Amino acid sequence: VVSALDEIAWLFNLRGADVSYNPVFYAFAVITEDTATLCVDLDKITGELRQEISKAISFAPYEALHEVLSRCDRHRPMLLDPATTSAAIHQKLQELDIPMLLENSPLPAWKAIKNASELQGMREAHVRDGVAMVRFFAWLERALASGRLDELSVADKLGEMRQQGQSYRGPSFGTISAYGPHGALPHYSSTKESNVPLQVPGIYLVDSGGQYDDGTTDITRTVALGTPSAYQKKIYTLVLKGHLNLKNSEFLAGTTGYQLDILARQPLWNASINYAHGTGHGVGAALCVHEGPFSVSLRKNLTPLEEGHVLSIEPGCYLVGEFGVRIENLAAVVRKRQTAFGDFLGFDDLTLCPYDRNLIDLTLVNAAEVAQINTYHERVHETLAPYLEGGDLEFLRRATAPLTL
Ligand SMILES: [Mn+2]
Repeated sequence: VVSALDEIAWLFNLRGADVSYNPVFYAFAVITEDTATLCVDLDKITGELRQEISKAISFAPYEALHEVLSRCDRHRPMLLDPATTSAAIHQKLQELDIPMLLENSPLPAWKAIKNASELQGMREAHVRDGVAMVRFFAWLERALASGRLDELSVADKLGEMRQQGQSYRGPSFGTISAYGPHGALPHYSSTKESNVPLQVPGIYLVDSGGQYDDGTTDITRTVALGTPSAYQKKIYTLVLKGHLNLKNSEFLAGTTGYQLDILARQPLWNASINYAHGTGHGVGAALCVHEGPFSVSLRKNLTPLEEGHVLSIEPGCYLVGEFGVRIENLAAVVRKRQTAFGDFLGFDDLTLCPYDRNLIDLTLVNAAEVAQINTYHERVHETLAPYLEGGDLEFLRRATAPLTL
């Protein structure tokens, strides 16, 4: 019996709109060796779709779960994941005398490995998302002069920019639009009461994402409004170094995010700075923006990273009362090379959006890091330029111009 809505959506390759930010639908699924029954509000399944998939699966009303269970074979144990299954289902199976296996669902691990079309969709969604981000930052630069921007109005504008892209369904989570000291609160959510104007000079952090028919995005950028201080540049550069260090690492197959986490923290730890959140989480393909079963974190998680995983790489630094910096890209785990020592994996960027060149302290980066930034920016420019024009294209050209030491 499957209760987790993202597992059901993935297993049946269906999406819905019953839950904000997550393209899932209320349902239960009962899978046996030769049947698959989806308990769902039948009004939500259009005739055409129902015809197509009812060749392979059966439908039952959402309320009919207990009925479906009562038709199950009493000699075959039913797998339940205690983390996602309600006590009511457990009780019902007990009543029906159906034996149970209480174990982790195998679905999250399967779902986490994206197939070729899921990866393709994620890449395409990220091109449109990158176009929206660049148009947003180009607009922000121009609009700052008006002096009338605030956290909420700017977040709305970013939503508008995404809306102009194809197949956009809405945000993948509540936008974190944080100016100055608000950026030091990693999970800040701007409200009418907390909303503040964006002023020059200052640091602005925006963590946001979109749900598209073909993919899910999650990106954080931190930018300087006006000229940043040397201290702000130093902090940003340390975070960027951690971000690049993990993103460009190669690792032996079988390595976990728990082991790799230190790569993103090391430049910060060397400066006696830490961030009190994970470095990365799994992201669904046109599904939930947070998913497992792996993570990149100081918290013990022994699930290795595998080819086809999609995850975020998002170190940060939060200075209470001052400002916050976080830099987040989504990346796919890819196979880099096979050697006599084993297979080596690495990351390939999905997110396409410039880092803030104005916040990079060139005395703190080495030639390899400059090359990594330039290579990434070249790719961002090459991919997004065909979709931009006028001032937006000019902004992209400036934002991705090569850095030299
Ligand atoms: Mn994230």
